[in-house]
Amino acid sequence: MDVQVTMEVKERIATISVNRPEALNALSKDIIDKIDEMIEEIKRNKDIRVLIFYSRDNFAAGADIKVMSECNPRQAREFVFTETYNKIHDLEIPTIAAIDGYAFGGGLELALTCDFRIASKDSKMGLTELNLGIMPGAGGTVRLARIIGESRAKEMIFLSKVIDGVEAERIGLANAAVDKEELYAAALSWAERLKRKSGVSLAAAKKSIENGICITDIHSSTNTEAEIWASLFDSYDQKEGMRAFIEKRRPEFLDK
Ligand code: CO8
Repeated sequence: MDVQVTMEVKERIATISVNRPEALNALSKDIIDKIDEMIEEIKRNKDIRVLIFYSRDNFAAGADIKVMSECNPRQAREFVFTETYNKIHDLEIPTIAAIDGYAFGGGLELALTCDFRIASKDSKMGLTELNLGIMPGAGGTVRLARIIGESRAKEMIFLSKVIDGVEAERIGLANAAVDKEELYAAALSWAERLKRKSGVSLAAAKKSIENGICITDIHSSTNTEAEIWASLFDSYDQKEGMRAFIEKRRPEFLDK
């Protein structure tokens, strides 16, 4: 059994954890392939409503430098994690990266695929690849700029700048910075709140926000938003949600 990465599902919340403490949870291709299988399982299991990435002590100190060091371009292309990271990005359910310790390189890039990042205050984050003579290669150059803006992304990437959780929250890289001991509980509390929403409307909002970011023409993205919005009026949850408001009670969503 592979114990370097595990997935636990509890009360409709899945938690994926890397367990490779001897390498500060550096991500090997085997670990990423296993995570890929878990993502496929999550896509099949409609009961899972939120995904958390949380690994004890260190989120991940990057992709495995020891394996990459001798790669030629073809081998590096095979090693790259992009396909799996895009699958995580595309998940319909909300995703949270709970970041403790180091989140460097491919580790931070994994966190960037998530909808939310919650960091412990003294965690350390950086896209430090330029220190190794490479650049971020698993979505970092694209996603970091989307999340914190072009100029700050360039500052972090060009200078291999490492920031802590407090600074990450200040610049919008993290949604919250909490004490280390409270990290997983804080992520769970976010997941609980997300879980109570309609899965249908949440997935629609996620899709529409993505569309708005990707399509620069505001007319096109707002029109697509309107189409997605209108399509929700075919759902049970829209009827229930509005009825509940009118009847002054909590909605009982059925995800359909
Ligand atoms: N890969 C492999 N092993 C690692 C990694 C890593 N990324 N990080 C740490 N380790 C290992 C160390 O080699 C060491 O093992 P050993 O005892 O066998 O030598 C062990 O973990 C403990 O590490 P340190 O002794 O260095 O611990 P320190 O507390 O002194 O330092 C640091 C911690 C600062 C995190 C330090 O380990 C470090 O700088 N690590 C590298 C961080 C880094 O540069 N990450 C980016 C890697 S490049 C990358 O991720 C490319 C992504 C782009 C494409 C992604 C898809 C392929």
